[in-house]
Amino acid sequence: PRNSGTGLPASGQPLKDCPIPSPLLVGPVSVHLSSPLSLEDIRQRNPLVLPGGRYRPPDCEPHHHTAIVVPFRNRISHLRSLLYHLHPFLQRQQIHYSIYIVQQVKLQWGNGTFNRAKLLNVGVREALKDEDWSCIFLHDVDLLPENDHNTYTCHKQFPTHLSVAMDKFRYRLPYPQYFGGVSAVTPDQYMKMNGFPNQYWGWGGEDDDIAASQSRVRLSGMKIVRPPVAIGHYKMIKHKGDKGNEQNPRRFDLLKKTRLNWHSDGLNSLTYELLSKELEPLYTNLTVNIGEDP
Ligand code: BGN
Repeated sequence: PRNSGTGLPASGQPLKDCPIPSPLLVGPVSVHLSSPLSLEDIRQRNPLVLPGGRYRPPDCEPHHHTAIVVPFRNRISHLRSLLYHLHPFLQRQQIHYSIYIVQQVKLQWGNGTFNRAKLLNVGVREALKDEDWSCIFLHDVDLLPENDHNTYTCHKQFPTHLSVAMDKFRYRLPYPQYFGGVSAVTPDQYMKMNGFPNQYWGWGGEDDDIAASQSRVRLSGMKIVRPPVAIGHYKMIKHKGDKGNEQNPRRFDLLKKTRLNWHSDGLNSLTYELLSKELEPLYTNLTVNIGEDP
């Protein structure tokens, strides 16, 4: 237990800074995708995780404060695998973190097309209401990191792309500007690029709007940094295409207009209705109405 806000443990003695690198790291881990445990079993294996999926190293003062934001809909078995792997992985890195699941609700009258980037915007805004996070991770639910030297922390100046070697793409980048899967920004970097686009309904293109050649990252004067390919290994949980997340035929046109749109579409135009925020044992569950594909 600690006295919240003072940074002091209950004993009153200030904690020593966590060592860098964390002595708990193990490097490559084998990730098995066979039937994940129940949420209750995962909770029992992670006794130090607090409601809302929050964690602080118990015996040292962490250098990093990271919110993990996961856009979500109808993928409960993926979520269990992610929580099963990610909680111990992050604890070995000795960071202060919290996991946010942002769940899109389907409105009765709508077609319920998924919007990953808008859900990310909602997650960032809601997470920053809880804490002054130094880093925000944008994390797909179906990607499991395979090496804990890939630290869930931010670069001071530039957005980071972490999932540089996914098994699906034979452990290399599918193309040089790829920014999908797992990436990270500081709140400053996020503000600088006016957040993410809200207009990409359905699969594809939203990550390119953030990071390709004529993208938010470049137009706002930044670039992308990455960990070495040997470390940025991820396993993707195999799945079929989602209903309600068909390829977006408008993505090519939208991508041509990033230069025109990025100032007016993004964080500064974000609207949504937060339907509930629940502190579940292993994650914070944000349920949101983000509207419908017009
Ligand atoms: C790209 C998609 C990305 C996706 C990657 C990897 C587009 C835009 C049209 C050029 N981009 O082709 O969104 O992350 O594939 O699957 O479709």
